[in-house]
Amino acid sequence: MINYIKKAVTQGKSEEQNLKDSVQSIISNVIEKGDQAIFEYSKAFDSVELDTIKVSADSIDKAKKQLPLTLLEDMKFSIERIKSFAELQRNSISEFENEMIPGVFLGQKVIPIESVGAYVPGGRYPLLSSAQMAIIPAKVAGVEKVQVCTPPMKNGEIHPAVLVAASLSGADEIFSVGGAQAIAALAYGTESISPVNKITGPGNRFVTEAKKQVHGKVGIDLLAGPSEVLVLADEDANPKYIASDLLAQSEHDIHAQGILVTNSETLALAVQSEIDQQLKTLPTAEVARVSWETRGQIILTSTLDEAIEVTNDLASEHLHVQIKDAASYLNRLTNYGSLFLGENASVVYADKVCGTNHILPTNEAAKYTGGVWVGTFLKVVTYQRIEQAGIDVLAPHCVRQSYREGLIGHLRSANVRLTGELDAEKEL
Ligand code: HSO
Ligand code: ZN
Repeated sequence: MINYIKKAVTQGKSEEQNLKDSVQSIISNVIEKGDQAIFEYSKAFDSVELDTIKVSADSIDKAKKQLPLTLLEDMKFSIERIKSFAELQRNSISEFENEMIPGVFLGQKVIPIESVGAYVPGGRYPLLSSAQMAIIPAKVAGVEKVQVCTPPMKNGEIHPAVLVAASLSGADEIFSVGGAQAIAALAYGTESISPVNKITGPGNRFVTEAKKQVHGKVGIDLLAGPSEVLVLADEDANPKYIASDLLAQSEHDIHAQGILVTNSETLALAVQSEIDQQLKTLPTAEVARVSWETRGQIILTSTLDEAIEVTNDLASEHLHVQIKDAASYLNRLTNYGSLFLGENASVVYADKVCGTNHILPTNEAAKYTGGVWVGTFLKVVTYQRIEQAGIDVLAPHCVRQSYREGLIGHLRSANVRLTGELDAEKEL
């Protein structure tokens, strides 16, 4: 039996149609007017007047000089970590060719996508790690051209930390444009931005809706919503750690969601009061409190087995297991964007520095996909080579099947290679 010690307040979705319509009109405008539309939207939405959107090498050098040396060191550290993990993942995907039956050779090839658009959100915080997470796996995959779009700040410039992170991560070109107009430009191209094959990166509601609408014209990684964390804990867990973990994701956005699932009422109550304590001194409490109060949940189950069942059903973006012998639950947990085993494995390490990717599925999408990885930027394709011995085996099956399907053009293409004649014997 499950019991809600704290339940999320459900939110209406009345604005959805408006959002769809305005994004649609932004996309049409960008298709029609190119850069001019971008300038107009930057003025209207970001209050900045631009006459060029492409960021120059000089601006990147200037931004580098503005950053504290320690931050540059931190960036280099995390870039190295993210790159190493992406390289390991790349090496785990192999090509092969195998003779399946005599004369029939089937193979698998792994080919990088040619061009990628990486969106890096602006907004409340300069998430320099999001630039690293979108760009590095694409470059490790071998993508030739990665174009980055990110919104300018009020002064018309991109935040220096985001700019430098994008550049150090391997961005080939960087553009000062955000929102749905950036996604439209990446999908359809403008005078300054070349159209790409796939778009990656998180963003606000406008960006996510735009990605939905351009999907098909281009590929997209996934539709990332506000951050989520689910902590699965037992009576031995540390309430101070758990409260800090829930609030860390809550501070991202008022729509972010922190959930505690536990079979211990004592722990549930301790976490609840620890959250109240920590909110008193958290500088970002204005956002974190609204997120926790409206979206936060504490779910109490009768048993640990039940807690695991609820956890799998909620399919959270980040799943943090803080129960005894956490690592032994690896195979019982099946739905999550990324899994954090044991109390030491804080989600925030992976948000920035440990090397796994933080662009992950939200809104239960973890039931059908993992997050962004090197494979997001690779096409795993097949090929075949067939010798005469293979034709002798395959063709009769193909001829008969084509005949039954009424596809006589197929029948001929199969038969001519077997007998030299287009049409097959009548007694099929
Ligand atoms: N937790 C966020 C990612 C992030 N956190 C970036 C800090 N920087 C969504 O997974
Ligand atoms: Zn985070």
